[in-house]
Order: sequence, then C-alpha cells, then structure tokens
Amino acid sequence: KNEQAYLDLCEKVLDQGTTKEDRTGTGTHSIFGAQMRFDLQEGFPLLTTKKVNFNLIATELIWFIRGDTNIQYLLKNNNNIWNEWAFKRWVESDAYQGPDMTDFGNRSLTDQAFNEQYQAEMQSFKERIVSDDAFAKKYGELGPVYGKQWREWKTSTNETIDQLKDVIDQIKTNPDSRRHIVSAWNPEDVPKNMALPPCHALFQFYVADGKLSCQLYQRSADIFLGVPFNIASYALLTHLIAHECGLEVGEFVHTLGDAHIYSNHVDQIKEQLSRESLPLAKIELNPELKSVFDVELDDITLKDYQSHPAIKAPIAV
Ligand code: UFP
Repeated sequence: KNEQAYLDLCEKVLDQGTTKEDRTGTGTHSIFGAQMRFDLQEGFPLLTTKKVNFNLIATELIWFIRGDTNIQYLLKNNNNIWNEWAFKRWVESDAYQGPDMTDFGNRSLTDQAFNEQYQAEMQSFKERIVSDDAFAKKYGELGPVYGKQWREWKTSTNETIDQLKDVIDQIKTNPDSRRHIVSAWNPEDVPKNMALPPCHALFQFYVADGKLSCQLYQRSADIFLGVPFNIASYALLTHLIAHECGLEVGEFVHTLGDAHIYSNHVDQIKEQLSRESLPLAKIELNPELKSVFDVELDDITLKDYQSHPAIKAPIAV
C-alpha cells in the first residue's frame, strides 16, 4: 500500500544508511539514490502514521504556483515555514536597529535569554510584514526561490520563461511529449542568490491511459521532517494540473538523491514505524476551478484524513 513505500524507505535508511556528516553538524544516516511510488488512485499520500499539517502544504504550493516569493501571503495564512529566511535578510540589513541576531537559529536553541529576544523580534517582524505593505515588499522577499523559477525564469536575454504555464499547455496539446519538465535548479542563481538551493530540483509529467503522473528529483531529503511534506505537495500539484487538463491522476514517483535521517530523528522514526497505517485521505477540488493559476485555499478539500498524533523533532538549520 501507498504509505508503505515511505515506511520501507525509513527502515532501509536506518538499516543500511552510512553515517555521514552534513552541513548542519547534526550527523545523518544516509543512502544515495532511492525511489518511492505512490498510486494517487488509491488515495492522497498524506501520511497517517503521524499527523502532517496539510494547510502548510497547500498554502505553500499555492504560493509557488502564483510565482509569489514574498512571505506576506504565507503569513496571512498562518504559514511560518519560510520566516527564518526572510528574517535573516531583515536582521542583516542596515535598517534593522534591534539586538544582534547573528546566528539566531543555533543561539535560540542554547541560550534562553537570547531565545526570548529572538522570539520577540521575530514576532514584531511578522506583524510588520502582514500590516505594512511597503515593509513587506522590501523585507518579505526571499529572492529567486521556487515560485520565481517556475513562473519567471530569467533568460540571458532578459526575457522570462513561464515553465509551469508552458508545461500545462504542452500536457494539453502534446500529451505524449517526453519533455514535460520544470526545473527549479538554476545554476546561475544557486551560488549567487540562494541561501537554500532548491531541494526539489526538477519535475516531469507523463500522460498515459488518460492519467497524469509526475516524477520529482529531490537532491537532498530530510526523511522525517521534509519528505512527508514534499510527497503531499507534489501529489497535490499533480491533482491540480490533472484537474485543469481533464485527466485522471496517475502516480507520483519520488526520486531522492541524498536520502537521510538526522541522528536526532532516529527515536521519532522508530516510534512512527511502530504504528499501523490507516486508510488514506482523499482530495476534492472545486469543480468550478478552471485554471491552476486561479486556485485558492478553499478550492481544495482534504477529506477523511485520519492519523496518529504528530511527532515532534528538532529541525536542522
Ligand atoms: N529539506 C527537505 N525538503 C525540503 C527542504 C529541505 O528534505 O523541501 F526545503 C531538507 C533536506 C536537507 C536540508 O536536510 O533540508 C537542506 O540542506 P542542504 O541544502 O545542505 O541539502
């Protein structure tokens, strides 16, 4: 069954992964190259062995689809997953006058007094992004992240390419094509302008038997915290595009490069593996929705989601 592909990957990496140091200094168990397949006809692959917050996934995906790269939309929808990246730019800017926030991610974990200062600064930053459009325009901007690459890829001749729109047009007019690709990996931007080079680097669509399938290449995969989000996000994208193109959903194929479990997630994964999976949820899309580019949160309904409780774990920064 569907979720089993994820649970099997967890087992495999725990059993066979080599110990590998990483950028964050946490340490991982890692394998190179892995693939999971999810038949979207069987249900929506939102994990049931722990609770996963679907609203965060849906609002982030809508934000990508719009080509938005400013955290204001996310904050207005209670989505805090990209805050640290914008906050970093703010506290490093000349306009910032508050206490020194150097290395706030690590210091907030070890220094309680600093953590209180940090929480207060972050709170006022968030409030200002939501209420002050001019401030948001300047300091809510993340630069050339996913939305930009998907919708407004800059060419060497200063034109822009709307990869997502082009790929949807091609799926409709030339479904058999083997070139239905969107790349977020922009070798010019990665070293120059990106604090976090894209993890989900490239995806491809495939049409057969009236069904739309999608395969993602993810270069780096935090199996416990990142991957459950990544699976649901691309499964939802596949549903949205199939809906617009009048196709059924096929499979989501998830191909991973460095597939790792952080050493401080091992107990949590073992806890999760001890649980029985439950029947999968379903996705319902508003039948009135015509274009992916008009999608709003209330066009998407997650039905019958059952899950075991959430499992907390520290995020590696
Ligand atoms: N990561 C994911 N999925 C994501 C995302 C990040 O698994 O969507 F944005 C994880 C992978 C890795 C870390 O553990 O974040 C990124 O670090 P690096 O750039 O060193 O690979």
